[in-house]
Amino acid sequence: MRITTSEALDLFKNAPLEDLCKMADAEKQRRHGDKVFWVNNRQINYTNVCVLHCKFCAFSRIKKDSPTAYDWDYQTIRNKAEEAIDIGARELHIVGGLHPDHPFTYYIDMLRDLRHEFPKVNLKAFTAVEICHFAKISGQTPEQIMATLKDAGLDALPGGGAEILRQEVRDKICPGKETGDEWLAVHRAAHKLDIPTNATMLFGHIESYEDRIDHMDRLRKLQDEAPGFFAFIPLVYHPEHNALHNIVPNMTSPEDILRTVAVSRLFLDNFPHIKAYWIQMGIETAMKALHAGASDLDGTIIEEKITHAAGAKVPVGLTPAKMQDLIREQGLTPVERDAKYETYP
Ligand code: V47
Ligand code: SF4
Repeated sequence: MRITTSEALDLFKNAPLEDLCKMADAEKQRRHGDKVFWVNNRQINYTNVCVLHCKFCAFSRIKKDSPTAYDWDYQTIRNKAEEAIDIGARELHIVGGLHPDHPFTYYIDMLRDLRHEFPKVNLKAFTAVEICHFAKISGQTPEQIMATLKDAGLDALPGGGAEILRQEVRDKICPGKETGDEWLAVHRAAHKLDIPTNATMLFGHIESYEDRIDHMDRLRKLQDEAPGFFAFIPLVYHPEHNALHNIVPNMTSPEDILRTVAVSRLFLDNFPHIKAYWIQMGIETAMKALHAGASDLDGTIIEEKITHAAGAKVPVGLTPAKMQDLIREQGLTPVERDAKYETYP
């Protein structure tokens, strides 16, 4: 039977960690046995110039002439894609800042170019925040934007930009960003267009357990109404070089990360996967998360800028062999997948 929001809250606050992880692991085992899914992928963060200034973000630059601002051209993006595809990448995870100058056609052509050069690779591109930005600059609806991008080669939407959906928290950590309802509306529309998506939750900053459960509840309701989420990804707030540092100077504990993974596995009963995003959890905690409800380790990544700008200490990438070894060392079975969860022997 489905657990309620108050039961989930009680688990968060009161369940002994070991019992909670065991319960969530049993649920993960029931769904996936000892399988852990991973993807040979590359992240491409095409620009760090952004019109927004989310307080937790250490990646973005407001001024495009800042010495650390960048904005890659198509050739650079293509070269990065090629490097990854040459070593077997099945997914390109493409997200960036909201650049003030590029018209919507810039993004359509970016995908068209990649699709033309690399017909087989999955293009998991643009968060709901970027989709809302493209809608704003082009005068189109998010539905029209996504239909056009799908036609240009888009396979799936990543789950970024959700942060904490409750508006009171959003107003404090990312004022001016699309609302929680707008984020949900983009994902609802994507699912209706048969574009699968993921959902994230940025936690470990100023939010309460109630905010986290409210966030998961909204995701669970949307997945009931318009299914299309593959994975839920708890994102661990990193505190360096951002405007929230003075208020939240430390990262949350491994115990809090594991509790969040476990509660999400138990509460989000209509989500196929919970992802242990090793870049943010750190490898040690990500390995523990594989025994606390997580069934996916995300990917090889190769290049990561958003979390590393905010102080991540893990490497920026892992080889496919290393990813599989890590999973096997946990007594689990690695299963290679692509962005659409097609699996490969
Ligand atoms: O949207 C920004 C977050 C997200 C910080 O869909 C931060 O498969 C922690 O969404 N500390 C991008 N997080 C990452 C993301 C993602 C990652 C892996 C897989 C998928 C997927 C999606 O990172 C942003 C924002 O929410 N972020 N700054 C920070 N200081
Ligand atoms: Fe821009 Fe995304 Fe950073 Fe917010 S999190 S400032 S939208 S790049």
